[in-house]
Formats: sequence, C-alpha cells, structure tokens
Amino acid sequence: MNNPISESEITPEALYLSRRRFMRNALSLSAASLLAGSCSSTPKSVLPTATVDATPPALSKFQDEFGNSVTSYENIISYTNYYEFSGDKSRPTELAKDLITYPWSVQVDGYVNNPQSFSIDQIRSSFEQEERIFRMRCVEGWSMVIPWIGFPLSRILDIVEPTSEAKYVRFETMLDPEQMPGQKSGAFPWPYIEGLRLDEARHDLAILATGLYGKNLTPQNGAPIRLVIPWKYGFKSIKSIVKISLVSEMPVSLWMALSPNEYGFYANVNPNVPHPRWTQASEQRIGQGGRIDTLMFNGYEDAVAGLYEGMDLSINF
Ligand SMILES: Nc1nc2c(c(=O)[nH]1)N[C@H]1C(S)=C(S)[C@@H](COP(=O)(O)O)O[C@H]1N2
Ligand SMILES: [Mo]
Repeated sequence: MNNPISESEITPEALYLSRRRFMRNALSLSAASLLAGSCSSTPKSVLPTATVDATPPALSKFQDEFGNSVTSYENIISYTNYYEFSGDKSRPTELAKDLITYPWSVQVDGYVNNPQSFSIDQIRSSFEQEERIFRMRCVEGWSMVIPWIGFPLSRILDIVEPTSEAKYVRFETMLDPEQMPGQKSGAFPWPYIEGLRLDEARHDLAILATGLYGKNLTPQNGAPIRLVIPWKYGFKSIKSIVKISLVSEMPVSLWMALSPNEYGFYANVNPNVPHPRWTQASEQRIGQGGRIDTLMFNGYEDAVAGLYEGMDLSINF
C-alpha cells in the first residue's frame, strides 16, 4: 500500500465517455436479464466465472445515489488490489485467472447456535442476490463506484444465530500458496484476515458480494464471494472468503498485524484523519481526471454514524 495511483494509470475522459455511451446502448435488456438470472432455476454458480472480455455487461442503473457514474467494468476488473497474487494493480488479473473458485464453501462457526458450511450454490440459491451500487474508497487514495451483486451479511448471521458471547465477526481468505503465489512471501502474515464488530456486520450496507455488473465476480475481484463494507477503507472488504467466525475478542486483521499505526480495526473512511504518509482529504476516482473530496464515512454518514456514537473517530481509526 505504498503507491498511490499515478496519472498514467487513469483512463482518459474521452475514452471513458465513449465506453459509457457503448454501455448505455447495451442496456435495453438490463433489468430483465438481471431478474431472469436471479429467478432462473439454474444456479448462477454453474456458469463460468466472468472473464475479461470486450462486451460491456448489462446494468439496471448507472449511478450511485449522489449521481456519480459507475466505474467502467474494464477498470473495475483490471485495476485491483489482491496481495495474494501481487502487490501490483494489474498483475492479479493474469495471475488469478486459473484460481479454482468452484466448488467452494464458506464455513461459518464460532459462537453460533447453528454452525454450518455453505456451498457457493447454496449461498446463491438461498440468499436473494440484489444489485447494490456502492462507492469503494481505497486507503491509498483512489476510489471507484461499483455495481455489486450480493446480499446483506445479516442474512447469513440470522441463519447461524450468534450467541450472546459473539461480539465480533472474523473473516478469512483462502490459504493456498500453490494457487496464490503472493502467499509464498513471508512479508505478510497469511492468511488475509479481517473483522467487524457484530453490530457493524448486521448493518444493511454490509454485504457479501458474489458478482458485479450482473456477472459472477472475477478471481481478481475476490471470486467467488467477498465482503463489501462501503463506509470503510477498501482493505476491510476481504476477498475469496472461506471462513466466517463469530468471536468474543476483536480480531487482528492482516493489516493491523503488519502496521498497526497505519491500519486500524475500524478503518472508517475519514477525510480528517490523514494516513501517516499521505492525506485522506481527497481521492482519485478511477476513470476521471483530477481529485475529488473524500466524504466522511465515504458518504454513508447518515446511515452508519449511529454505530459510532460516543467514539473518538480520530483515535479509533
Ligand atoms: N484477500 C484479500 N482481500 C482484499 C485485498 C487483498 O489483497 N487480499 N485487498 C483489499 C484492498 S486494499 C482493496 S482496496 C480492495 C480492492 O477491491 P477490488 O480489487 O475488487 O477493487 O480489496 C481488499 N480485499
Ligand atoms: Mo485498498
């Protein structure tokens, strides 16, 4: 996380706008095809994982609630952070392309009445998959607007029934150095771990995503299932999850273990608290020129500020 984006990586506006026009033309089928997908008797998970192709996928909406345009599909799938593959933004696309993401299961355990393992097929068929357009703000100072397909994390929690001892939720990414070459590096305390307080995890904006732009997630975006917490810095949104545990103590995330003075447990987007090495007051929206102001809680303040009442947000970064 040392290299905030350089200008050369930014899509020229003209190219971006022409892509947008192309997408708009491809949209007539959008809502219908999305609905058909989620109601179909064929589980989506038997479809091949999305690959990099030139066809702009269908969407039912193109803007977030503030009118920000969604980031192009090409930018979302080609500019990623996935350290299990590489610290580079473009290399995970190639290095992750053969990641085996099916079959897949997610074990949910710890302080719960009904511990269980969910196959990705069960997840896709049991939890209604909805489109959610969220801003994503990386702690490095860049952001995107991403049309996810997913469902509230609370739905899975309701099924496993956390007990009164459960205070936090701990998430774990797959550990498989043979498939994930970055895990051969001793520089990181693998596997990737993240965590939320239980009430944060139950918030409606906390989702598990299985797709974006109406397609299954690409491996580099965290296939087949990842967390998305739009009011927190992007590193909280852990990819390729194999385990979700209800625990009593605050989990230590990979980034906390690596650099506790730079990456805290809460990691709520906050323009007033600079990273020790750079400002957090503004951000580069991928696909646009210039920088824009970063918003408190990434613009989700009305929805989530209540979770942190009485907390000093400048300390609890
Ligand atoms: N397992 C895992 N999850 C991860 C990461 C990672 O390296 N490994 N990177 C994080 C960071 S720093 C960001 S900004 C987002 C990026 O998501 P995207 O690449 O799909 O845009 O994923 C997060 N989830
Ligand atoms: Mo990030």
